[in-house]
Amino acid sequence: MTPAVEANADGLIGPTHSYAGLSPGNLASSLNKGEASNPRAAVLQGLEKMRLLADLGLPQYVLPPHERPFIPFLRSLGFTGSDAQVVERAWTDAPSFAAAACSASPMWAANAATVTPSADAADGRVHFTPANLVTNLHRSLEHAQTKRALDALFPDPDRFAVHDALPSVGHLADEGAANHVHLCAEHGAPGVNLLVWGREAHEGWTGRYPARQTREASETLARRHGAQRAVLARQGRDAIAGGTFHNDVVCVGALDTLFFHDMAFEDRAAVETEIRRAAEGLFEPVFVEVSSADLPLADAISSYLFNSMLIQIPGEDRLTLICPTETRDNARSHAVAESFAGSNGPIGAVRYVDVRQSMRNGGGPACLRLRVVLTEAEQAATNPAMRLTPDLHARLTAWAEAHYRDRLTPADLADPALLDESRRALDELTGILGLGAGFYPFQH
Ligand code: SUG
Repeated sequence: MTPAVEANADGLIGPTHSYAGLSPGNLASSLNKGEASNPRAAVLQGLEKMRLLADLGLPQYVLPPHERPFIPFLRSLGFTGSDAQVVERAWTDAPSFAAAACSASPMWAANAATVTPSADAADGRVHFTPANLVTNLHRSLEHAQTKRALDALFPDPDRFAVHDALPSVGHLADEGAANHVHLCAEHGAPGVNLLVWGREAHEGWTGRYPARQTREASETLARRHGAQRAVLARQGRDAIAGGTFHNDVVCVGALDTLFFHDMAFEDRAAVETEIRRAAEGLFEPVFVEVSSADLPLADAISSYLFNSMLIQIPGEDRLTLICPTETRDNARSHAVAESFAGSNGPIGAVRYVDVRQSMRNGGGPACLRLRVVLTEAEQAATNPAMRLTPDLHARLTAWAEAHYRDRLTPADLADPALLDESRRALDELTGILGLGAGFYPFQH
C-alpha cells in the first residue's frame, strides 16, 4: 500500500452568491428565497474554513468560481445583442432562466464530481466524473467548467483520469460526491465505495421532492472508474420527502467509520451487511447511527450535524467532526455532537465553523469541499498554484475584499454592472491561480 492523505478542494464562492430559491426539496434554499446575501462575507467564510483545514495539516486546494451571469447559456435561449442587452432581455422575458444563469452554485464542490481514489481504481489512477447535476437548471450549467477546473488541478493523465460528465438526461441524474462515501482502514488502502441513489431511471417517481441521483448513474460511475468493492444503497424515501436532497445531508463517513441518521437509507440493515461483506479481509466497519428519537430528521436537516467534515488530523488517533455553527445552535444536535468528545468511540473531537452564508442555501462545511485521497506522488502532480498557502489565502482575501459586494438581493442580479464586476474579478483570479487566459469562455 502507498500511504496517502485526504485532500480537500473547496469551491471558492463567487461574486453572485444569492438566495434565489432555485432548489426544490432543499428547504434552506426555499426558506431564504428573496433574502439579501453578502457575497463578500460568504467568500471570506469559505476561505477561513479552507485555512483552518490547511492549518490542521490537510492539503487544501481552491476550485475557482464559474462565470456568472453565464451569457453563453442565455444566448443559447435566443437572447441577442450585447452581453448587457442579453442580461436585460433575459430578465424581462425569462426571469427564472436569468436567475439560474446567475447562480454561484459551483461553490458546493461536493457536487463537482465523484472521485475514485487510485487504490480503488482498476487502472491505478485517480478517477473523476464531473456531476451532470441535471435535476436543477442552475446546476446543470456547471459540469463543462468543472471539468476545465479539474483538468487544471489534476493535469497529469498518467495519474488522473478526468472524464466527461454522464449524459445530461434524467435517467442518469448525478450529483457527485455528495452521494458517495469511501470507507477504508487508512487512506491509501483499498476500500469500499458506498454509492447512494434516490430513484431508478425508469421509476415513476411520485415523491414530494425530486430524488436527484439515479441508481443507473451510480452504477455507471462505478463501472467507468473501475471502482472496486462498490456497494449501492437506496436513500430513504422519507428522508428525501423531509428535505434530504443529497445523502450527505444525513450521512458522512471517513476511514472505517460511517456516521448517519437512522432515516438515511431505505434498508439500513442491508446497507450495513453489504458494507461488512465488501470490507471483509480489509477492515471492520464501524457504524455510528443517530436515532430519530435523539435527533428528529427536521433537526438534522436544519442544523446539518451530518453535513460536517469528518477528518483525520495528522498525528491524531480519533476522527474530528467539523460542524457548522448551526449544529452548536441546535440543542439536540449539539447534545449529540458533544456526546462524542466524552465517549471513546471513533469520533473524538468536534469543532465549529461559520459558513452561514452558504448554509442559508443548504450548503454546509461538507458541501463546500471535494475530497480527494492522494498519495505523495499524486500530490506532487497537482497544480501548485491552486494549493492554499498562507500567501494564497492572503491574496484571495485581498482580491475578494476588492471585488465583492457586501449586499446582493435577487433583484440586483439583473444589474448589468454585476456582469462587469464579476468578469473583472475572475480575470484577475485566473492570474492568481495560474489558470491561463481562456480558462473562462468570456476570455476567448
Ligand atoms: O444543490 N443549493 C445547493 C446546495 C448544495 C449542497 N450540497 C451538498 N449537500 N453536497 C443545491 O440545492 C440553492 C441556490 C439558490 O436557491 O439560490 C442551491 O443550489
